[in-house]
Amino acid sequence: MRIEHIELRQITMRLVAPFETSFGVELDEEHIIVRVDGEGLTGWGECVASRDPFYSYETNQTAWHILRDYLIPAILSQDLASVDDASTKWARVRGHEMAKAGIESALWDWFAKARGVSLAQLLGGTRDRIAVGVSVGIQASPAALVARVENYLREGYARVKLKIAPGRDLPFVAAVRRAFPNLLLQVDANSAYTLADLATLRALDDFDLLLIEQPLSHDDIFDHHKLQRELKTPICLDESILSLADARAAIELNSCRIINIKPGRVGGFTESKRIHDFCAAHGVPVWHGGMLESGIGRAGNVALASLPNFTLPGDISASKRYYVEDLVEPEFTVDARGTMAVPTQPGIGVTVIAERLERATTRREEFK
Ligand code: NPQ
Ligand code: MG
Repeated sequence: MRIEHIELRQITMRLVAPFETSFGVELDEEHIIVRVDGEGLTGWGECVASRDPFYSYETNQTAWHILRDYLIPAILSQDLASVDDASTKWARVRGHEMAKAGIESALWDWFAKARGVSLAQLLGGTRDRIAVGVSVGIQASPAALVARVENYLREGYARVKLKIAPGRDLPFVAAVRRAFPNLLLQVDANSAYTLADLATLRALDDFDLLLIEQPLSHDDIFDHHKLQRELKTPICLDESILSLADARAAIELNSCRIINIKPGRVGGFTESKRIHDFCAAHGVPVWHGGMLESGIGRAGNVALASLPNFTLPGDISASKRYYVEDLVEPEFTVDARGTMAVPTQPGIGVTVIAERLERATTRREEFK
């Protein structure tokens, strides 16, 4: 099978509300949508790099460069029997996991459609609904945060994650815990602390949190090992895990007890599955992270999160939590029990709304 045509589009999507993390405030999200065509079938993927190199070193500009100059030429008009066939052809490109995941996800959709199966089926999913949570940005005050959380709970979310940063942590978490004693609650620091903040991090141990996500440096595994020894709450790594090798090191060093899987961060669904399987074999639960994907990327996330070791609710929220208008139909919704349906149609199982994609597009390039 051959891909005869590929299209890249950079899109800008306005968020329903600003999203503040330890990196700063985000008003709209810019991603790259990858479309592959061949054999009369279309595959869609999303690259989750951002405008700025804050969460990861990748940006839309670096991803566009790597896609245009390396990944697309490696596979265009080549004979491909599987996704692995394609990724083997770009294996010598180091890093740039988000660029790789962008095109790899489009190929997974394309192969799933060619086989007439849903992406969830092709990936080995075992659930028809997944448990989902919501990631709540830093708010102006603890009271504002409690109000925000209350709104999300009314929408059905099964778990809440609070973004924290130095100086905007303990009183915020304490207020939410006091207001909702039984809530499944976790926090994400996005690498904003060091071991010098041990007293604060120890204090987080008193809030009965499911996990503390990425407290220390984005590229650290060793200090997280030292920190995990001091805490009863499980550490969950996000930014530090770019591959199966990183996951293995973190688990063997007891640097974390839970892993957040984002296909964009680890180079795609294939590496995500490897990490999922390794964690399952070692009794380490995983959950699916989020990168404010449009419905295109979100559909892939939902499919991956239907695998059996995704036992904790994911950062996979309803379309309307992030965007006024999603790029796909049907949009993603959350029910009163905090679950989301896994699409069953072939491939990603949702339809891209062409005019919305066109309106969101700020840059476009075709390859034949
Ligand atoms: C996380 N996601 O788990 C990421 C963080 C993230 C849903 O919490 C621009 C700037 C886009 C910062 C997307 C959630 C971002 C961003 C995701 C941070 O760490
Ligand atoms: Mg995170």
